[in-house]
Amino acid sequence: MLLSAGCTADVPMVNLGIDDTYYIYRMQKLPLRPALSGAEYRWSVDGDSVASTRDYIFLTADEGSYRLGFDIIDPRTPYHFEFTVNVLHEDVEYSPYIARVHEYCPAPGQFVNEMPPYEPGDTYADILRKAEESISGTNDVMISLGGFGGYVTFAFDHTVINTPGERDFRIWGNAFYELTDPSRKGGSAEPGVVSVSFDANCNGLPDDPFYELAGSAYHMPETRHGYRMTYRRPDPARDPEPDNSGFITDLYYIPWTDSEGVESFMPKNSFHGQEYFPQWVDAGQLSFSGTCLPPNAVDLSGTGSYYVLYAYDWGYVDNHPNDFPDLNSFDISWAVDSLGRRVMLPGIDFVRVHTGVNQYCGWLGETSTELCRAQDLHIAIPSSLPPEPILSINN
Ligand SMILES: [Ca+2]
Ligand SMILES: [Ca+2]
Ligand SMILES: [Ca+2]
Repeated sequence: MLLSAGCTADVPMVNLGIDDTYYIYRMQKLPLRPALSGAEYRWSVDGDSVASTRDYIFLTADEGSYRLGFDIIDPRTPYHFEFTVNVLHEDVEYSPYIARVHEYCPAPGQFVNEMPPYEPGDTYADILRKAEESISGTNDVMISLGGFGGYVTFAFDHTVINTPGERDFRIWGNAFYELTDPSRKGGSAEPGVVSVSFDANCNGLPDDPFYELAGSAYHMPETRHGYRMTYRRPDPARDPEPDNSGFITDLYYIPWTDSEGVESFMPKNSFHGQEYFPQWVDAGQLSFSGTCLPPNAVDLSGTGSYYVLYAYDWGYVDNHPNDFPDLNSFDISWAVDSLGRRVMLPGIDFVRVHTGVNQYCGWLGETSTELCRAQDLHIAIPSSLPPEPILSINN
């Protein structure tokens, strides 16, 4: 039996370039690239039209035998071909959890260089490995994305299928509710915006377009799409300037500018004395862009002593406590392009989360998204594993 290794398999190029029979695993892509061309194309699966492009990627969650058809619709050289794809259960059971971290690029922040910990001499490859060790499988160690724009990109060991009408994956953060006003869901909500990508060029790398999952705040008038921030590395020779509260040790620590012409600073606070600028980065500045949600923090005390960060309704990471699975789960069908138009993806290979607010809350510091686990909701959890992580609550 010849098993195609899914995406990376060389498609034999004989005549049409498509075989009579394929064997693939479920949740793996089968790229079909016909060698012949014509005016129009039509692909079908078990008689139903599925695509009208020349190339087509077959992908399904369900094992079984599928009859595929390919037509070249052309007045001079019409062509019809039928072939079979047998979809098998994987040899080694898929993990429902994160398998790879492809990118870890936090913005500066009070937990950066600590979650995960930077050690002198660490390169980007080292910190990437630490981020992967933190959040893959059920390791459940929280990583921080720093201030606005900081991001992580991760993958599973298979393609997450976009099941119609269902949420497809879940992400765990460390949000919690405060208890003074049960009627409003707030506390520590540090919403992270999720984007997803289908590995359409089948190279295993996150170099294809990413599409934002439009959460409940996507269309709010105050939400800024395509917002950009640039943070500058602090000058190590400068004298820190504390404020009067005793909590801020350097008001003008990390200079930043944004795409709206604002120039300001990320202060340093007394609770986090390490460097906030990613120490494995050589560049003098770091830029991030993406959707920026409206500020969600309210200083209930009026004196800076009690901030409540209110949760958006749905569609963000680290926004509601982990006890609410639905509010931490995501539907690939929420994907939109850069103009806000719906994009229907058959599945996704990469998930990116970025800190979605540019906000500073006095002694609480800047708002930063944290996460520690993700799960494909369409893969059974091995019975040997605990269903929920055991987490300590900190920012
Ligand atoms: Ca779905
Ligand atoms: Ca790719
Ligand atoms: Ca958090």
